[in-house]
Amino acid sequence: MQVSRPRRHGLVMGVVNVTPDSFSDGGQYLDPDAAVARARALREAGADWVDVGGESTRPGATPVPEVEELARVVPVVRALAEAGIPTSIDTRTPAVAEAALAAGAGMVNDISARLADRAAAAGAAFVAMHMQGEPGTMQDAPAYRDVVAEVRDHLVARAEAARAAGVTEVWIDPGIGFGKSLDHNLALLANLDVLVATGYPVLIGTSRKGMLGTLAARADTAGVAPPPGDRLEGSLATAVWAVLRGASMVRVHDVAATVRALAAIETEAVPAA
Ligand code: HH2
Repeated sequence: MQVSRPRRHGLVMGVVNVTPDSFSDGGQYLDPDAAVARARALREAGADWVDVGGESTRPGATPVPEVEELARVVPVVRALAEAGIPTSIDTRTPAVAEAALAAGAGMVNDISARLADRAAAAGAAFVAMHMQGEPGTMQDAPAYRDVVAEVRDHLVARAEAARAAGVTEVWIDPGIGFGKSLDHNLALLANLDVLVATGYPVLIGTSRKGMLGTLAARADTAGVAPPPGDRLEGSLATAVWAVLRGASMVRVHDVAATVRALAAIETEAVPAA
């Protein structure tokens, strides 16, 4: 019997930060040509979406002026759209979402979860992410009574609002590291089924994040945390975990490795006998 080529588990969103200061790739793709080349490489490596961002939202980051964010991302989004690459705009700035959609973006990835009307007007998909506070101070003292229930309730409310605004493809994302302690992040990952049960497709972004440095340091005899560029094992392990727990897409910097890791869990393609 011929075994068909395995269908890949979960979609992959590849990250391109057109910024000088992103926590793991800041400065590498600030030049538009470098950003476009990176996006093309991620697409060739198997990214289903390429997520273009012009503002770092790492803990402690200061907001970028709108005119600067526009200048960073719009030429890159336009070039990718012209090349037929499915492109998402990672922004919380209304004018940037509008300009990127006009340049051909097909998805608005919004860490503030407030821009659904812009996505609706353009017929684009929308990601509502959860964040407690603002990037500048969000890691100072994150606090919840019940992090899983509070994040779920917030996301369902934002997703329903997006549907009501006219978005047909609405994603939800718990926002790993956005106003969350390590225990909050772990509780959200451990209880991903609660988000999956809402019926909205779930996006998860753990790639290279601080929690992976902390966890790796616990396993290191000298207690040393690896820098962001050296957190591949944790990025892959958590991406696989998320997809096995029902996430429909993972947002990652290391696309080729993630695609290979997800290909390794295509167990449903193996015939029973
Ligand atoms: N994480 C980052 C940025 N955007 N969007 C979604 N939906 N989910 C995430 O987890 C998420 C996101 C932070 O990562 P990165 O873009 O690499 O860093 P920086 O904010 O420093 O540019």
